[in-house]
Order: sequence, then C-alpha cells, then structure tokens
Amino acid sequence: MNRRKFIGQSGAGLALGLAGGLTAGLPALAQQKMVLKATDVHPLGYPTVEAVERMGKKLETATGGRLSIQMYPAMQLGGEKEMIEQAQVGALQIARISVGPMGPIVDELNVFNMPFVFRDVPHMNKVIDGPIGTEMLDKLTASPQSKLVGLCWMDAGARSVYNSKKPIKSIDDLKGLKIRMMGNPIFVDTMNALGGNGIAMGFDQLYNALQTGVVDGAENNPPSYESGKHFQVAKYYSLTEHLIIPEILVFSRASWDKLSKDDQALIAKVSKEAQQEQRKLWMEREAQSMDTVKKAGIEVLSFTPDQKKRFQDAVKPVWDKYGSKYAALVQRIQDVK
Ligand code: GTR
Repeated sequence: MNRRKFIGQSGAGLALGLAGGLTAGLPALAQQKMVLKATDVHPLGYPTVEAVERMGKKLETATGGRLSIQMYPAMQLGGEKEMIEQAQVGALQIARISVGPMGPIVDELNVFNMPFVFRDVPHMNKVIDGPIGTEMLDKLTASPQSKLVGLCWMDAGARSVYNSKKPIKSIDDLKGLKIRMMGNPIFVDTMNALGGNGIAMGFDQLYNALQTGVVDGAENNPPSYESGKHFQVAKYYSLTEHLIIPEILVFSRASWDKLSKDDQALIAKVSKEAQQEQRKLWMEREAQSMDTVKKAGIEVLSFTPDQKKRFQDAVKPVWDKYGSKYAALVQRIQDVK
C-alpha cells in the first residue's frame, strides 16, 4: 500500500506530463506522479514540520504537481525508531529525526551526540553548514547499514533538564532523579555521570511516563518541552544545555534509487534551502516557547559559568569511554570558530 502511495497514480502523472508539453518518449519514471510520504514526531506548525511542508510546496511548483509531500506529523507513524525502520524499507520516504537515535546506526554521527561537544548553538550551526556537516551527511548516505540518504540538517537548539520534583539549582540537585533520555547509550551514561538516573525511552512514551511518575523528568529544547506539553507535568526547567544535537532529514534509500537523477537533484536543492529556512523558524519558535512556558508559571533557571563548568567536568567519564575514537573529528569541530 505504501509503495502504491509513493509511485502510484502514474496514469495521472503521464496525463499531466503530456498536458505539460512533454513527449511520450521520456523515461516513464520522469513522468510518474509521486507523493512522498514524510513524517515527524512533532505536530503541525513545529519548525521542522513546517520546513518540510514548505519543501513539498516547492516540489509541487517546480514539477507542476508531479512531486509532492504528504506529511504525517505528531507521531502518526510511531516514534523515531519506527520512523527510521519504515524509511529503511521504503514504507515512507522522508523522516525528520534527531541525530540521537541515528548514532547507534552510523557510529561516526555519534560525535554530535557527545555532551558539550559544541560551545554553543551558533557553533553547532556553523559546523553543520560547513565541510564537516557535508561529510557527515555523506557518511550516513554511504553507510550500507543506514539504508538512508542524508538530505540536510536542522536546528534543535540545546537540550536542558526538566522535572516534576524540584528546581535543579546546581548539579547536586540531579542526584537520584529518574531522567528519560533518548535511546542511545551515550545519553544514559551522560545522565548517570551528571548524577541522575538515565532511563532510555521513546519520545512517544514520555508524556505518560512523566504524568504517571515512571520518570521524574527528561531533557529537551524549549520547543519540544512546550509543544509536547511536558511543561504541564514537569514544571522545573533548568538550562543545563548539556547536549546540542542537530536534527537530520533522511530519505529512504530504497525510494531514492527509484527517482530520476533530476528529481534527486531537485530534492537535494530544496533540502539545502530547508536547512536555512528551518533555522529562522526555529529561532522564532524557541523564543515563543520560552514565553509560553514562563507565562504558564514554569520556573526557568540558568547557571553561572562556574556552575556550568561543574556539569562539563562531570561528563569526563563519558568522554573517556567514547571520545577517543572521535578525537580527530572533535579537534576539527573545536577548530571551527
Ligand atoms: C526532540 C527532537 C525529536 C526527538 C525528541 C526526543 O527535540 O526534535 O526528534 O528526538 O527530542 O527527545 O526523543
């Protein structure tokens, strides 16, 4: 059924192609109408969702409606693990996911999942816009086990801890709190090194887990904290900014290989544009989300540089365990000024 959605309606596409003045001599593929199925864990209006929908409009305009994107937002197709699996088999074409769950699939990507690897969000954006960003997308595409094509990066700001128990005023306050982390051992180790008790869990299960007290808290950027309504059940938010993880837009390799070279180039082009467009949307949404949660009475705490340094020092065991294999790349990341 999914396959039918992707390359179905070729009759309509052919009619469209002919109406558009194309000759019947063109390869059949170039004339097929394709609805690319895209998904995201976030709801409509979220910066990543909006950016992909805008990509779809551009594709429609550029191809006279032959290529389009159908968005399935808000975890309609499951959590990120399921999204990746469906993209890998070609059951959907475009998935917007965090680099977090991609690390276990393509190990090199894990360098972006290391705590405090970026100085700040502008540093991360400079890295993904530059040669390292391109290399990492190419590595994802070239990796046989990924079964995905890396299209572009998106901004997800910095992740900070929130919980339902007490304000985190210093690293000591994290002690013993059960904090949900994304499914990647680096994150669980990071939370444990910070003194909390890291628990891996899908984003799709998190609201309930917070509400029922299965976990005391989690960590995320302001837009996810706000749009996931987590602030309603975990009202203490402290700007630890321990992880700055870019998001990634991937395309199913199985589906990609069925596209014409021209369509591949067009999708690559609108994806690159989406990388910049999403960033603007992101910055606006981040400010709005902060505003929303503060107006709802959330206590947002920040740290002095000295207090922040305690968090950075505490994750040394994580760097000792995973960091050495990425040493050369980390150096190049640090050299990006
Ligand atoms: C969000 C991110 C999602 C997902 C989620 C999580 O910031 O946009 O892709 O990774 O975090 O915590 O699982």
